[in-house]
Amino acid sequence: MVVPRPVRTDPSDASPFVLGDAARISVAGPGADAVARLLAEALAVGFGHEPHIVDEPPAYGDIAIVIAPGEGPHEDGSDSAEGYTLEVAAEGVRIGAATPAGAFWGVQTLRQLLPAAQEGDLVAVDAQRIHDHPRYAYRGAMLDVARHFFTPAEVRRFIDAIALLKVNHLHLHLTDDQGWRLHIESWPELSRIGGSTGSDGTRGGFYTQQEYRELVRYAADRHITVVPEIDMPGHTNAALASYPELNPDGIAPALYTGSEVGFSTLQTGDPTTERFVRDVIREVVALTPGPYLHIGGDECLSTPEADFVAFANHAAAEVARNGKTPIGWHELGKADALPAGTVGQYWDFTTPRDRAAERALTFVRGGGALILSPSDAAYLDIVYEDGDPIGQDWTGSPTTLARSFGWDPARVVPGVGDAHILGVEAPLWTETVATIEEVEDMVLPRLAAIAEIGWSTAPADTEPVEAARDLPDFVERVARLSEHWDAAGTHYRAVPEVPWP
Ligand code: TNX
Repeated sequence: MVVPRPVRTDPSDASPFVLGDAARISVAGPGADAVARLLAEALAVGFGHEPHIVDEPPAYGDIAIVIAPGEGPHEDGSDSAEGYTLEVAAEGVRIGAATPAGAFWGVQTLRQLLPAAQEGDLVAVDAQRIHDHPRYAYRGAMLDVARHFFTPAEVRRFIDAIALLKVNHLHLHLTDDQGWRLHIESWPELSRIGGSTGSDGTRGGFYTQQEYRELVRYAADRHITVVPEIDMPGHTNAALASYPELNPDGIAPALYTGSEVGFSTLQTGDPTTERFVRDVIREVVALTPGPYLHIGGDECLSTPEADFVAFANHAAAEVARNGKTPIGWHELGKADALPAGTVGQYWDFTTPRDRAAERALTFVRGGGALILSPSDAAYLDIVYEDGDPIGQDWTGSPTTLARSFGWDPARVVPGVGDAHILGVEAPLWTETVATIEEVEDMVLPRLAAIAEIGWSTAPADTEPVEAARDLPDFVERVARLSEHWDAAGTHYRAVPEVPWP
């Protein structure tokens, strides 16, 4: 009963594992200790105390974490960097992986298998063996901290929630018309002025570089890579309001707190703008241990097409020159000289409209890959049902849990299969989402569907595509997962498809 569904679970007739008061976590191999500490912290929540971590072979009833080459799921020929095996028996639990990331995902599976117990309850897990590894290397969630700002503590809470689902990339949408949320030393007014408001005139805020580094570190400890986005050349009113010299007439526009899109643009080709782009990219790269920097490029309705193309080529090249792989929303595929390997994030529908598929193919032809975020299935801000007080409805119909679960990444852009798909991402835009509780209410359970699509084995080629997925089995597992959300105080939406406990 795990989400995402493991690749293979073999039940066993042997006696169950019982987590006793004296259970310890036995560690072996580089990185096992750090993974064990996170497990101990998680166990303390329902269990009352943190088990001891010991650097010695397991005794009866212990949980062992073993990291060594050759551990993890190999029997199907795969050697996934994130795979693990999990064996449960009366003698103990054993998590084996070749990497700390694999062991960490194994720990998430174990957490879900353990009943969300109250202190003093008997905690037992049925004997079984799990072999597991992800379908895609990139499983992402995006948090838009530009429209509404979320504090570092709130972002950490978000990280905790996505880690349980084996989501391994956190895309932070750091800048938009309504706010600039990362302090840039060489352009300090961006955060001071541009960070001072948010959607609906909310208070705003920004991360100091130290706070941001700590967030990146907190995520990395949980095997989550932060993907920072500086959205350009559109979605830039907060920057334009902070620096008059970024504007053609030298006059800064007012700060913006509404929800329109497409009205702002950097002055492409201008030397001051070029210096701005260079400086911002340099500083963000310096804060980014991960391989990616997202440069946006969506909805540039106020940038003349030729200027957009030149700007996109230039900004992506600047990212590559700084040693990172650029990512752009699929419109960036209008560009004609992107660095080889530039990644495209597709956000049109599960059935592409207009020229979205063509734009997405630019990245594949350029030796890059796609992240799929079809807005009619994977967007976390689209309402679950008509009349929802929070969320948007521009995709034309609400996104039910069945809708989020009933698609496949390899069946969206014609001609693009798994070989050219980096993974999936579910973005949360926050024009209408103001608090971390509201964030969780929108994100869960929909993110569970996207996480499963990103991790679990590809379904059969059945037509129509939604028939390929076992919705009754999925919602049953989501129901079980909700006990863990309840225990952690995580909010979620009680959607009708799920047989909640
Ligand atoms: C479109 S999709 C946007 C965002 C909005 C979102 C609202 C995309 C790349 N851009 O600016 O917040 O719709 O759902």
